[in-house]
Amino acid sequence: MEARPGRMRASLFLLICIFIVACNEAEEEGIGKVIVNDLPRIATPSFNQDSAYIYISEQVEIGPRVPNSPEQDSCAKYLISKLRSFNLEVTTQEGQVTGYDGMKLRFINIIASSNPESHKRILLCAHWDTRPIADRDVSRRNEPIPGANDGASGVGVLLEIGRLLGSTPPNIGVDIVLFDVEDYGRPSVNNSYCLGSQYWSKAALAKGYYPKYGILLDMVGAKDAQFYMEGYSRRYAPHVVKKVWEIAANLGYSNHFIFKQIPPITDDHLYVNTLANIPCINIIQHDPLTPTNFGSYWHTHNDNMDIIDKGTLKAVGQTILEVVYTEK
Ligand code: AHN
Ligand code: ZN
Repeated sequence: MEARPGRMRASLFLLICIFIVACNEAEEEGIGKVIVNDLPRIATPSFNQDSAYIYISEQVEIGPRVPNSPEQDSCAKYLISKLRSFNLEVTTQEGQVTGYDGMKLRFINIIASSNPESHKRILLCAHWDTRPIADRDVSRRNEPIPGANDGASGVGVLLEIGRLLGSTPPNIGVDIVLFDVEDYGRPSVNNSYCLGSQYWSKAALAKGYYPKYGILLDMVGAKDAQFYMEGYSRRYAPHVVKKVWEIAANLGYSNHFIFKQIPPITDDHLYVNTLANIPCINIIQHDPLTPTNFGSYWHTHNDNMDIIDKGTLKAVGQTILEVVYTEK
């Protein structure tokens, strides 16, 4: 049978009408509708660099925060009571791990949550312990270091962020995790660093904890510190690197956040990425002019309050706050 063009056109018209009616009905039922998140934008609070500086000096005052020492206990108490005073929900994860030298090391990971009931969450982390030896120094190499930059700086920035999260809750949930026993490692022994975060990451995976992404702060307090786009951060969380560096640039901190790449660095974020499956970046100082790339004071007794700079703390703290408060 031969199709007649008039009838073909009529059928096509009918089909189109049916399709349009069906689409409208689907839309009324909510099918194919875009759900818009119209939560009000909460203004980003101002990061107080003086406050962060005090939180760093209070940790350094306690003395080196070496695993199994009395200072480990007093600093844990200090951090827990500070975070509780900010009205955050604080828990700890405690236990024992074995160091590269066979030592049993007590660890206390400290977790502080804002909006604990929110499903959409972001992880902010840093290590709070300090290295038991000054193996990069020329003298007193077997004595512990003050760890003002390597330990206290990331924690000081996160304490100030915690204070602001408590007084001005953002739209999303935020978990601040302070890892213990990061720096009790030996350079030649694989996976000997980051023992607290390795433990935490396995437990996070087992619990089904899955924030959108994580940001690790390590050595974020030195004068003129520069942060480059680190290898594992780029491998596992390129979208987070881009977001953070762009926000820093928009805030005028491109003198600290450099749009250049550096190779991977083994640090807590590696285990958060590979053991907990949480995309996590590392904001870590990179100094191409020193042999270690971590600054001349790294793992020496010169890692004290003299090298801490409030301008660097402000750049890092305000950038992280902007990331948190623009998330919804
Ligand atoms: C390495 O030295 C390979 N990673 C640095 C981890 C670290 C030590 N961060 C602070 N102290
Ligand atoms: Zn270190």
